[in-house]
Amino acid sequence: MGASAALGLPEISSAQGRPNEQFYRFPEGFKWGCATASYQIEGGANEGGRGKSIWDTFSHIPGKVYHNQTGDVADDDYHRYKEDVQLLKSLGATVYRFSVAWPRIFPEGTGKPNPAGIDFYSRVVDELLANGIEPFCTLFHWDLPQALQDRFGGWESRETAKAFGEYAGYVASKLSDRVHHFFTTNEFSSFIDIGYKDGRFAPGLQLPPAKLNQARHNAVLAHGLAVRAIRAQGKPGTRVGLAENFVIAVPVIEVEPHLKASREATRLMNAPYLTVIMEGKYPELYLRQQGANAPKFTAEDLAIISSPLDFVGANVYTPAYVRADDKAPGGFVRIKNPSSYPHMASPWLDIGPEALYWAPRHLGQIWNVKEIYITENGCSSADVLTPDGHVYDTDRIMFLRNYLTKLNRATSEGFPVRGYFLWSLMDNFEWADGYSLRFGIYYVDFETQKRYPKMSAAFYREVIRHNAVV
Ligand code: PNW
Repeated sequence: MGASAALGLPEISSAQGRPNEQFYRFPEGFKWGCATASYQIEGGANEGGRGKSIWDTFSHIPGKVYHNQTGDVADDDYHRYKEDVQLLKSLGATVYRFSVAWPRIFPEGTGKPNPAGIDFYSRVVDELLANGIEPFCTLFHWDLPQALQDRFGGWESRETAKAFGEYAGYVASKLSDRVHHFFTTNEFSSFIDIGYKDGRFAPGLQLPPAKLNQARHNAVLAHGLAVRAIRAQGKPGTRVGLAENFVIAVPVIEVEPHLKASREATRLMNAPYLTVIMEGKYPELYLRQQGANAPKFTAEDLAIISSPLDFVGANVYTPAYVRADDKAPGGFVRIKNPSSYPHMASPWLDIGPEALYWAPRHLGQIWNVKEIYITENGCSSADVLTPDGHVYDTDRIMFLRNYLTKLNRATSEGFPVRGYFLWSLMDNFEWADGYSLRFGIYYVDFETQKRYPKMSAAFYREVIRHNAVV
């Protein structure tokens, strides 16, 4: 008889205390990397023939960004990209998601391409490949050419959607010999709803509902036009998808009727973006709810918008808890305990690891998506650099380990997640929050541009090395 039994305790099975990596392994060949975005890291705002973007304009308007900070210099990645590729390499990353600044390629939004622009990204791609890292390219991460805002009102016009298609096709024609995965747009709700409804992001507008819905429509149309242009102008075999922070309905209790409600909620809460893209039509209830403010569109628009995708990328940060309710429209209600719900340094960044399980499950179960990437996941922490150059970001490690454990549940259940891009490689220009909120696993001293690996970088390196949660 063992000691435990003698004490009346259960025998310790051989599984107890076994290291995580024996349980929480990811599928063979799972891709691990980091994500960044052009305006947030590049700097070099006036170099290489780059035109102005709406974020240059916006960040230079006093009062729009924390302490009036701008992306003029940011991480100076425009000059330090080789060093930044080494940061990825030292993590053991096999993939990297970066974005192309449209105004570097077409300084006026349309017309004549600027050769120095594409040349910069071509060099970045070569540097990644030389270091064994596969490039994943986002075509629009919010830095709209200012010229398109001036000429057409930006996303208020279909002209911008058409221009995006042309730009996307052009980039694919130049990079698809080496880049095999393209994301059209990043996060419709961020650049449309925050930029054209709340006004907290560039261009800082507050459109009334009908105009807002039309801008949303133009944005998904732009995505569809880009999908087609990339297929037409990219090398055969070029794969295309998008990176979307769709609202992830998490059933507050994981039993019926809440499960069904969470699927309905996911479809409805994403009606103007992911749902119309995946289903080729706006949900009836959405159109009824919008009434006279509903977007105007043609059947041809819907066909373009729902052009088939090779994969879907999910940016996963927060859960949207829902409960079933027969009497509510759509059969669900979104709920939250407002004051005590825990969040990270960004006030909006509610901690909800299960979002990283439900994102792939909904994509798989609602829309039968066959290839999924987590295109962003990560968090802001109030990081402190110690005098000897360390950052002990235990809260970020807690966040990542818990989210990754839920992602592992998704892959274990067979949802087809193929890779994970941590947001972000290094601290950067966090939009309206400027440099006040740090999302990196490398700490950046913005005075010296020196990069320091945080404790979370060491954690992520071990995750990658073991292909498992550790
Ligand atoms: C994403 N929200 O934005 C973006 O893709 C990144 O550029 C950004 O740096 C990162 O997440 C961290 O913020 C979001 O309010 C902006 O729920 C706002 C929200 C979510 C994501």
